[in-house]
Amino acid sequence: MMTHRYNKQQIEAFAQSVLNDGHCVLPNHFSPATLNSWREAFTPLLEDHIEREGKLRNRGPSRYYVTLPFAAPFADPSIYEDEDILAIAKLLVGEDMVMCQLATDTPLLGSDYQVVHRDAPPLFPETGIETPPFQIAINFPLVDVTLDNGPFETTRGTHMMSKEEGLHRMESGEIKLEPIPMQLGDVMIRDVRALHRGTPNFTQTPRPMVVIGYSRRWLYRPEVSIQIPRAALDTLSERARHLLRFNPIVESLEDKPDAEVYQSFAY
Ligand SMILES: O=C(O)CCC(=O)C(=O)O
Repeated sequence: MMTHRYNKQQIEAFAQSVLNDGHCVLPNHFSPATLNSWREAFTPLLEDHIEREGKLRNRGPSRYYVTLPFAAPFADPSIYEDEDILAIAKLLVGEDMVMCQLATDTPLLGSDYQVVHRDAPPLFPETGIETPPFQIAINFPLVDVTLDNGPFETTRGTHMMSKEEGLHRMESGEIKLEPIPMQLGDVMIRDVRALHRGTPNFTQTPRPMVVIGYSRRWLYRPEVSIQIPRAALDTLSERARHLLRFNPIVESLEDKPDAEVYQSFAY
């Protein structure tokens, strides 16, 4: 039985931080034991990815975006149907939201500062006007994140201004990039429009960060999707089937694309 850790006021306060600042962090939210099993299962996927398409370097040097298969241990309802996260997400992207992404970002030794970017193009580029949120990312690392191993850096408030204005206010020093160190188990919820960047991992150990995307039901991001094996459908809760309803159903997870579809990432 999945339960809430936070009450209604606390859930609203987390959502309000995302609306105001662009992100919030739920400390110590997921079980480290679960995340350690994710890391073990992820390691060979990362190695395989680097071998097959590492040369593309599409996230910058020694930094990889790897989609996770919708299979154990990653197809875990205790993670993607977490009651607190779904309650916060619904306040941000609506009751009828969809889950559209299950993937990872991993800088290794040799990675660099990325250009400051957003993860989604503006809805109305002609206007420079931003709207309430339409896509959020749930981020949680599979190791502790320190200042040494490539902390995610983000800015406050830039999700509600044009990219140009956000960059201008950063240049003037009014808005600063802030590194977000995280313990294994911490979860960040962020509006993908906030200006941010990946930073270098100076250690020998990879720093995988999971990203689960929830968005408004009308948003289509052709870059991302979750391939749902037909055999898994019967095992899903009604809520999970609803969350995943616009994703492709596949006969086998072996039929995956040769390379990641999400190559161009910075908007
Ligand atoms: O993993 C990170 O620290 C950030 C990566 C990122 O922002 C990206 O590749 O779009």
